[in-house]
Amino acid sequence: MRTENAPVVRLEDYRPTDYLIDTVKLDVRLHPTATRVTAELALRPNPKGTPGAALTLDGDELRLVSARLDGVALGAAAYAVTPSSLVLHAPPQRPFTLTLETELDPSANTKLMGLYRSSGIYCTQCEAEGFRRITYFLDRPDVLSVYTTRIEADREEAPLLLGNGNPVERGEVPGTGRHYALWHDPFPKPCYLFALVGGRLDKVSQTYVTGSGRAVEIAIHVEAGKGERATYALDALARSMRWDEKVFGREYDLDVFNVVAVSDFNMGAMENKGLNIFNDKYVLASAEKATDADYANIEAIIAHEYFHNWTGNRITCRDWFQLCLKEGLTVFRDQEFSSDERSRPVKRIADVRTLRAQQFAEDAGPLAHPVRPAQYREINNFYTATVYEKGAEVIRMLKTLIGAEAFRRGMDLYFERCDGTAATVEDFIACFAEASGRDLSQFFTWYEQAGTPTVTASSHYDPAARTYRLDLAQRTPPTPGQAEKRPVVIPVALGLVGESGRELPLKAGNEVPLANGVLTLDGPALSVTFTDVPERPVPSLLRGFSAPVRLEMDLADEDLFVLFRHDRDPFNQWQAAQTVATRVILEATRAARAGQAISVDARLGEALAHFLDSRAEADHAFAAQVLALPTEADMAREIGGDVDPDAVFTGRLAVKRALGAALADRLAALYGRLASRGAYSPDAASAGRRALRHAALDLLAAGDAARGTELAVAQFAAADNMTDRFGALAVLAHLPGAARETALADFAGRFHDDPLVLDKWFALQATIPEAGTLDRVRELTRHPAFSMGNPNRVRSLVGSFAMGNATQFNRADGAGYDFLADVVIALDPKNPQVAARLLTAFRTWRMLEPGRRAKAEAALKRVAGTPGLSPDVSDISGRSLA
Ligand code: 0A1
Ligand code: ZN
Repeated sequence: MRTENAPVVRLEDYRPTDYLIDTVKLDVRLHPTATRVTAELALRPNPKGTPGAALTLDGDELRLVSARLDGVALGAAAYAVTPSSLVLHAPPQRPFTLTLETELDPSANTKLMGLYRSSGIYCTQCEAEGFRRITYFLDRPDVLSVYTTRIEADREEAPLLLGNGNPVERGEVPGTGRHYALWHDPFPKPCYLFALVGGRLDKVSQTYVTGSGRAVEIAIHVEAGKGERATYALDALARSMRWDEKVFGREYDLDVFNVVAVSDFNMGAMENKGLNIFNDKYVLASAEKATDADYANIEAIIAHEYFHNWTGNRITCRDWFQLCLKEGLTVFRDQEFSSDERSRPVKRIADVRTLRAQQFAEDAGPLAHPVRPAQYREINNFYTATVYEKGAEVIRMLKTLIGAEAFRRGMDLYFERCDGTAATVEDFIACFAEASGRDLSQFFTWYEQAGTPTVTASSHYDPAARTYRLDLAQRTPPTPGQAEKRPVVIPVALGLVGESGRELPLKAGNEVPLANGVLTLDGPALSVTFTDVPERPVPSLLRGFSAPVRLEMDLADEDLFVLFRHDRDPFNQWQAAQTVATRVILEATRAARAGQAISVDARLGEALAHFLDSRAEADHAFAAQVLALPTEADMAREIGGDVDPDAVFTGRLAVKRALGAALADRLAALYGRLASRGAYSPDAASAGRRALRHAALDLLAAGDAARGTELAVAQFAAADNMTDRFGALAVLAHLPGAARETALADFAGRFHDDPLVLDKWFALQATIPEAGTLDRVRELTRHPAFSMGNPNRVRSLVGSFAMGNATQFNRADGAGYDFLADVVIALDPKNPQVAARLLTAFRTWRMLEPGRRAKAEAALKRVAGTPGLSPDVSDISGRSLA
């Protein structure tokens, strides 16, 4: 087993392999504890490698049974086996075949990397470096091979056998009770895209006909008895396929596309060629058991994995430093898909909320790294919000800067030029430079530089000259290993809004280029003077959140109210309301910290009242976003240092209560008006109505606990779908008392046999902002439905506590930190990936006030000092403390 002090891997040290593997023939004989894998590798020296070099294949927790070269058993002197490799000292300098037989134990594989068993189903996870746990291999993404896989298993145990590519043949192994299936994948691929599945599964399927008329059998396989719950995912898959044809001109390329849902999975899902494997949380949905948010996630993740077929699989990454090449681009693609299928402005707001909550938080702390990191110790720790979400923002900016048409030409060029290769971010950007005729060398800084830039803006209106000067400046704070920062290319989409709400003309008077309402800030500062401005404008900057930056501008509250009411950009309407709410909560937090009485500026309530009266009905989902106040974590980031989470909580709650009281009648009326009608449907409009209704109830309950409890209890009892039921329970969770405990018990009773639903119940209890919560969480770790071995359970209970309960995780006595440290230390030997991810809950520890900071540091040091840590946890604890 690998333990701490993994060496640093550096981008600058990349060199091609000395050998290539053209084809791989695998024969996998599945057995619960002793699976035999025979790998026949067709190797040859790489013309780009070092002639005569030894061949070092990666391996991990494998038992080598036999090794043959061109059919002849290898002598003991010809090779060496270490815990992490098989070295062939002097390979032939011509094409040759290496046949390796290994044995492994899928049942003992608690890391859920390589081949493992989940609820009796054999499945694999090879990204990033899991294939080496199946056979010895050049386990890196620039080795592309054509795979043929024979899978054999007991017919009773595993009637279904799936592999990558197309099915070729299946049959019995006479007299053994065993059968086999043969799969062939004609597309060369890196081994991280290898997959197989064996088990007893139900399926839903349909025929999908591609734009060019090819019939593809698309199927989703789930645990027995759960087929009904996979129909939404199947439909989302068909819609994703159609969308990729229409929007990116990309068709599917095999005869079958299989998705398998398993209940033990380290991440969300995996894009293995033709055989996606999913965490069942992102496949299974029914009105009774899944919320609107679950449906939206399923749609997005099904799309994401499908879109990888072109961005990730047909074109893969040269090395793991290029991870954003497939992930940032594919997130961008799934965001666009969801925007087209649902509401674009609401999707944008939701994505920016996630970006700020996850990526801005990461970028502001010790784990900050560039979208394309230059070094790593453990690649599993780089599946981050920066690589994924900021990576998507960079693509979005590229599109904004060069325009939609040049962007599409660039994408077409990329697909054409790089198909079948393992590419780099440079290869990708070159396509857009060529397609647009633009020099994108400075744009590249977005990939290389960590940290969230701050854009400051100030302005001056000259009524006599009718000119308006806007001064912009940028600076990026230092991040670990990067003290000095260069200016980045920031597209600033903007408009000028008159006091009465009209959009004012946008004419840049000086030489500053302004294209389609977008200014480009690419130096440290930029000054632009607009001419013929008929009245004092309110600037609406970063429309649609045109760049992943923090904007600092001292707009008067009254100006923000103008934007909230009138901006034609819905994102900036929402942002204006959030900015005012942030100011009000900041003031309340300051008062709470100083032990003073909290008074809440009434104008926010008045603006929201006007909004509810005039516009809430026009777009329910948007209105729900407007009513949702900035979170405690948002406020902590805003404060930036010396944070007292209790003061933030108290300040925020006071504001929420004041708004709930001020808007009570309107909220109650809205709540009544939006009551569910007819059968549940997960479509965006219906989901929006429910979201607004719950936002109304949530605020109402803050202002009047008794009334809130009464309404929530009634909604909980009457609900015919999970969104309404769980929405009511979530409101009750913040209202201490018997009603809450009764509802929690009722919920557990109703869904006692459904782990995914109980995950919601675990998560909700873990986020109750009360002193008793840590004890409750400890108690729940002993609940029969809880298991440290299942990543979903651990994330629901422990992850939600650490990442979603600011006051209780950050208890002043440090008990929250100690609890997390204990869990991480206990889990690390079993599942280092999940343990390491939990530990990232400390990523903002330096922002805390000194007392908590010291306690967090002590807990982190205790983790770091634990002997025998995995490279995963050792990397996170080390960087967090650096
Ligand atoms: N490529 C997947 C994410 C993923 C990464 C690592 C994994 O290992 C456990 C699993 C999945 C995606 O972007 O969806
Ligand atoms: Zn992905």
